[in-house]
Amino acid sequence: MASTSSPSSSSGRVPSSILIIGGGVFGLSTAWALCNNPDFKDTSITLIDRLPFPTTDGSSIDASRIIRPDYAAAPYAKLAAIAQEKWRTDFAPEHYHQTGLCVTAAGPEQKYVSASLANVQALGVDKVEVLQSSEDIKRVCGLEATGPTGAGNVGYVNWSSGWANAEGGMRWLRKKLEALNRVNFVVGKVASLAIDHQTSSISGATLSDSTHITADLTILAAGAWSASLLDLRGICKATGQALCYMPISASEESTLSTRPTLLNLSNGLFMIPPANGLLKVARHGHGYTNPTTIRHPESEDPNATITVSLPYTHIDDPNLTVPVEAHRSCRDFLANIHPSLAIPSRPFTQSKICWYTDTRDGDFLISYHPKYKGLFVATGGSGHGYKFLPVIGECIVNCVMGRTPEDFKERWAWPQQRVPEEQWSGDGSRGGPVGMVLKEELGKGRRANL
Ligand SMILES: Cc1cc2nc3c(=O)[nH]c(=O)nc-3n(C[C@H](O)[C@H](O)[C@H](O)COP(=O)(O)OP(=O)(O)OC[C@H]3O[C@@H](n4cnc5c(N)ncnc54)[C@H](O)[C@@H]3O)c2cc1C
Ligand SMILES: *[C@@H]1O[C@H](CO)[C@@H](O)[C@H](O)[C@H]1NC(C)=O
Ligand SMILES: *[C@@H]1O[C@H](CO)[C@@H](O)[C@H](O)[C@H]1NC(C)=O
Ligand SMILES: *[C@@H]1O[C@H](CO)[C@@H](O)[C@H](O)[C@H]1NC(C)=O
Ligand SMILES: *[C@H]1O[C@H](CO)[C@@H](O)[C@H](O)[C@H]1NC(C)=O
Repeated sequence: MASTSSPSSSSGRVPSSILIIGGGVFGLSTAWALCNNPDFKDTSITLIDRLPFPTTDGSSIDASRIIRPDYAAAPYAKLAAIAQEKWRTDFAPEHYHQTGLCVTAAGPEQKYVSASLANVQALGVDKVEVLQSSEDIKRVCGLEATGPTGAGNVGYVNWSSGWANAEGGMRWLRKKLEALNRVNFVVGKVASLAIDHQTSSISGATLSDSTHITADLTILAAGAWSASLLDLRGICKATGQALCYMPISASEESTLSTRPTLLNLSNGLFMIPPANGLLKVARHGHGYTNPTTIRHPESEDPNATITVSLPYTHIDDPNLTVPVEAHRSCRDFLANIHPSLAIPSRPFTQSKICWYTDTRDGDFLISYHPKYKGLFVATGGSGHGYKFLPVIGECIVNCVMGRTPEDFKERWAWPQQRVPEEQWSGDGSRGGPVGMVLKEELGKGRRANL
């Protein structure tokens, strides 16, 4: 793979100051792991985020995230199993709900289902139930639908998977970190990395108010916004995913809250069991891009620009709702599985577009930058990073120290070449429409009320 030689670790020197850009899953758990690692006891640690915690439009803050070890790729399956054991025991267990995950598919996506199932079984088959018909799926998920939900469906339910209150888990970790009184938390927007083009090195960052933060090592963990600070064309791109929420009654909640999450890999739609009076339906899909022309983040020429997909959220437009197309998909999915919840008098009352940081194959990007000394990148969550909150920081710190876990050496390395985004193979788990541009879809109409 491309140079994984680590400017700091190769000299065996521990940085005296570290700046982490971004306080989501990747940044926050890195800060936590640094604080818990005696090698860094004399290192000053600063974590900056553009918004006060919790960042409401960050990918790590939401009602729920699925926690599952069912991966088609064995290394992630193993790491997820370790993370999940922590969720069950000592990592914010009050925010973890083990109600199972039911994965279904109706078309070519069945391949991913079978591959995941093989891995899940290889880990120990205890609580996995194979589902061979839509009747099986209805029974297991407690679907209200009486008619066919799509003939020939296959799937499985793993009763030892679950979901976590994503904001709850983040708050839990943030509180622990604040209690250590080690990390200097800064609220401010990084405008650019402090690049010295002569020496190809990064000495920290410049904020939008022109102040500088100097650091020996800068860790870029800005999620889907990372591409605004570094040229990540052909490496990472932001894709917007649609989420819709509906208030439900206490009795509906008590019926549904014990059921597994239902994820249909054929269209990417999923429903996480309701909590706190809110039901969530969303799509794990190819998503929307939001091509944006910005100043080239690495060019010495102040007039040079690049066009990259960047997040567009309710912070940019408080009136933002999901496009009509996504609203309809979420509605149809709900009508298909729980018709009584999808009647006109039961609208979605909130919606949101949440941004994945996709890589071409779904692998994270956790690596020193091949060109700039003093820069480490920890991003590329690709829509599956949340579950690793208890463990990813330790992995990142190991990579910083030049001890990338063997299984992930190739997967997390800086890619040898940039691959045009239309040629990305993806991780094989996405359903739904391909190639949508957010502003075009919004142009086709917004929901005045959801
Ligand atoms: C809709 C949706 C559903 C998902 N479902 C699941 C799931 O079921 N299971 C699962 O495991 N994972 C899931 N994921 C993926 C998971 O949530 C992400 O991989 C993870 O949260 C990414 O964390 P992050 O730290 O990279 O990004 P973020 O949480 O977005 O953090 C990046 C931070 O950087 C800050 N930042 C950006 N630019 C700047 C700047 N210029 N200056 C200062 N700060 C800046 C932002 O404010 C933000 O807080 C889902 C993601 C989405 C969007
Ligand atoms: C999953 O999606 C496919 C394709 O849209 C559909 O045929 C099938 O009925 C869906 N299954 C469930 C359980 O929703
Ligand atoms: C950038 O553009 C401005 C306005 O077009 C021009 O005046 C300036 O000379 C340009 N700078 C460089 C470095 O090309
Ligand atoms: C949001 O909607 C309100 C009320 O309709 C309107 O006054 C406002 O201009 C809108 N804001 C944006 C950013 O579009
Ligand atoms: C289901 O899969 C794996 C394999 O059984 C197992 O370790 C786990 O406890 C079960 N639940 C899951 C997958 O989390």
